[in-house]
Amino acid sequence: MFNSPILLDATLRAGDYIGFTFFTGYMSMLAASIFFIIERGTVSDKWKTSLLVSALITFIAAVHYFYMRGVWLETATSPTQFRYIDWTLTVPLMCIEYYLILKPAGAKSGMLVRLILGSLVMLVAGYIGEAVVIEQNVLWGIISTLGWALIIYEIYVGEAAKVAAASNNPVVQKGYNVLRWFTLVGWAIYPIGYMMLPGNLLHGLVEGYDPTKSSPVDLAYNIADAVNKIGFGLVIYTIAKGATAEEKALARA
Ligand SMILES: *C/C=C(C)/C=C/C=C(C)/C=C/C1=C(C)CCCC1(C)C
Repeated sequence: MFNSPILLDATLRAGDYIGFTFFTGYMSMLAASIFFIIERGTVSDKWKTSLLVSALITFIAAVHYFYMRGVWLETATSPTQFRYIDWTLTVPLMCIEYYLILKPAGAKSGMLVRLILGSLVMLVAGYIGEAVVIEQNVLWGIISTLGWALIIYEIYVGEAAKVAAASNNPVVQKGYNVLRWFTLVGWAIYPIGYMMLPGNLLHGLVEGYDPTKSSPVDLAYNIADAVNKIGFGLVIYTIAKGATAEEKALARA
């Protein structure tokens, strides 16, 4: 499965399950974008930006998956550069989603800055460890994890958590809780994939695969992206729909 017999003729082989997930990733991200854009018309004005950002996240990912599946088919190697370009755009957009959700409850721009700073540390360090100095991937993985920890701190203990707790909107509070589960549990799939790199903690699980070729790390990342980008967007959608229904009920009362 990890060393699928890929011949470099740009066709998808029956046993290339990682290749399959590049295709399903591409198509499902594109479908999710269309869904969010069309559904945007059914929520009240103040939620439209949130749904647009959800659509942008899955659309940016869809375009990158389009390229990544091409790189995968033609070279049978991991398209690491495209992946990190994608994340560098989509993770800050997810930070913006947090900000948009909490802004009516009084979130300040400092919260957004801290979330984006944490993301940058996380992604730049991850890229260095995965693509520049792979021998040092453990050290850079630890630095990257500190960036992620900053984000977790902000949304569980820091100001974002306090603003959410003080919000008097139960729809927002419930949705916010689900969002941070994505950031804690869903995002954990990425470092688990990263730890399969040579010399790292979980490498033993995938011993024998050629790290310059087909890589189970990509399987982990492809699954994680679908869960976190589409799932996260669906939570935003649920919050927007719930809040819109509530506003309508209030207006009628
Ligand atoms: C849509 C893309 C998302 C939500 C990407 C998230 C990426 C991460 C949470 C990556 C985290 C990493 C670590 C915490 C340590 C090892 C290196 C990374 C970059 C894989």
